[in-house]
Amino acid sequence: MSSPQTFKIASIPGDGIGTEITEAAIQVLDKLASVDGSFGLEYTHFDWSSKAYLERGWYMPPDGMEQLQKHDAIYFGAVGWPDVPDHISLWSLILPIRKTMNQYVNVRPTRILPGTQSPLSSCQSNPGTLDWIIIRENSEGEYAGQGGTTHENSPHTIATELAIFSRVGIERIMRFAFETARSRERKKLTMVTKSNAQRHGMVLWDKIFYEVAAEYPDVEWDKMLVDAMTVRMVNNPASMDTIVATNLHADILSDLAAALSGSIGIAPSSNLDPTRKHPSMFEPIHGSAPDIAGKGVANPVGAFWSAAEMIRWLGEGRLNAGTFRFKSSSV
Ligand code: GGG
Repeated sequence: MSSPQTFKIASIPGDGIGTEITEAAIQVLDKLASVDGSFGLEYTHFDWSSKAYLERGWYMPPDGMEQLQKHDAIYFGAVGWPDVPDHISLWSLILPIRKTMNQYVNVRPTRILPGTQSPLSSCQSNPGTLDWIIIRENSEGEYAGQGGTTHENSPHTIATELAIFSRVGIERIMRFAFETARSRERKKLTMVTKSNAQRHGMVLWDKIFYEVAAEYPDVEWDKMLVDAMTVRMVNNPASMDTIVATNLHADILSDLAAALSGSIGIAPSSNLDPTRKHPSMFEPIHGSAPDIAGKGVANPVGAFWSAAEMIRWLGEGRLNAGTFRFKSSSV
């Protein structure tokens, strides 16, 4: 047996229930490591939060990214607090980390876990067959950070939010999605856009999708507009398996998916750098939930599932560094 490897984890609990669920997940991870015996975990805890920002004026120090780069993975709780505008907190932590660490894939699996009550159970469709992996493009679109505001504080204020789509960015997410679909039993991919109304970036998505699809003749695929997709997710959940969509569309669809599976509290996500040159980041998809923070009632399952995905990613890297693999979810 190979000697145990210790992985360095950067833990960023963040705000609200982020601190509670991270603490619970680290207890589970430590127990797992001690029972398993084939790996160890060593944490650095970073107090990069809205509370700290309000006290000292910054979330992350100037060398924050270099500090993160010294780790094998980043384990994130949640960000956002009522006293700080949401766009400040989001753009101070998660979004710059995703960008700097080349985490261009966000994997969001959804299943109805045993013991959870799905709102779909009252629908005609069989809820037991809801088993999706949403592949969210994680670096472009409306989250690219391009745009601006002019004529501020006047009735003529104009704000633009540019959606950026590049051939490189689209091609790599399509390949990842097709590889994921191919690794799953059903070998089925649904691609989501809004290319009837958004006639530049989304049409480029369509075009590159067809090109990449030709390389995967064993994967069955179909294509949806995002509005129709929300209806299909509710009415015919069993008809889909792997789903690929833009940063914004997949952010929204994955919240819907989580709600359909029973609760947003159980949904995990993996922000991956498939080249493995930078640490990937694992976080539940939910936010900091200030309304229930500190009450001890937060659901830690999304954090546990994200931790499981982190261990799997690190384990796959140890076995096969640099390869392009993402199998169906381990939980
Ligand atoms: N646990 C992650 C978290 O705090 N999410 C808040 C959020 O709004 N995230 C937006 C995003 O994932 O792009």
